[in-house]
Amino acid sequence: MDTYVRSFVDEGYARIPAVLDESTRGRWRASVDRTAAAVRAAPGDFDTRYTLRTESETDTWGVSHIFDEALYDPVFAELFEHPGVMGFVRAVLGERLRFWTAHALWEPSSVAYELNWHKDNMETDRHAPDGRSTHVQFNVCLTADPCFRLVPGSHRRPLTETERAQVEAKGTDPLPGETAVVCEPGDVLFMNHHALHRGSAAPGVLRRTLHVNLQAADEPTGGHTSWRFMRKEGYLNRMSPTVRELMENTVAWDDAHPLPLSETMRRRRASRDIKKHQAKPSGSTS
Ligand SMILES: O=C(O)CCC(=O)C(=O)O
Repeated sequence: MDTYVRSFVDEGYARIPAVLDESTRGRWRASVDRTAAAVRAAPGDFDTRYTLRTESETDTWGVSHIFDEALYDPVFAELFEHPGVMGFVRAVLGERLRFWTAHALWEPSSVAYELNWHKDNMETDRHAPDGRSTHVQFNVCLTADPCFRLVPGSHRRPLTETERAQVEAKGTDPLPGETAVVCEPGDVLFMNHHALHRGSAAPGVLRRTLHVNLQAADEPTGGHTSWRFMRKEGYLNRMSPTVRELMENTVAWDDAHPLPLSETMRRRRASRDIKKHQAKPSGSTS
């Protein structure tokens, strides 16, 4: 485990092979299959990620917030009990954790997925020379997944001019030093989302991946992710004790640390921008 934690701190990512056994992978994959089918059938009903969205046609590459009751499947809660997954997260962040996000990603059907270079949360300038992370984000790969690429070490230094130009132009050009992380089914890719990164996938090449983010319960930065669904009457009581505790820690943190108005507005803008965005090849007009 230590080698992987070292790589996460130094490089901004660690791919741990074969974390999931076949039966776990099959069960989780079946749940994401159902999620993808439901979202593809009615993308407007969910917080859907698109490569194509016109009045008459859509193509999708995933959905945000799979713990929202509109999409929730109790199988997803198993993630937070899995010793391989949670062992790594705890080795980085400690024992007490809070929930940030959980999304499902899949391949588009007709229009390639080409997400632009970015750091998450629009925190373009955030970096930590010692490699300390405010979170652990991870892709649980239920099929082969060669989609994630990053510039290793870019979470520990300011962006170069070339990198900044790509971020500002929502670019997808190759960057010096970038690595595509090729995952096999059952691997888990742990990443620091302040490393410069992007995703891409060809249409029709199967992808089923859970994309999740956790923080230490008392992490002073980030947070404010007590999504509306978590605060609905009775919701937390319907969750497993582990999920409930993760989300209760999120709600407690947010309530104790209200955001200044300027930051609330910045986050709203970021969220609107993400929702409007279609992650398709630049120059594609469809
Ligand atoms: O496709 C991926 O694995 C990357 C997704 C990503 O970077 C994001 O959702 O911000």
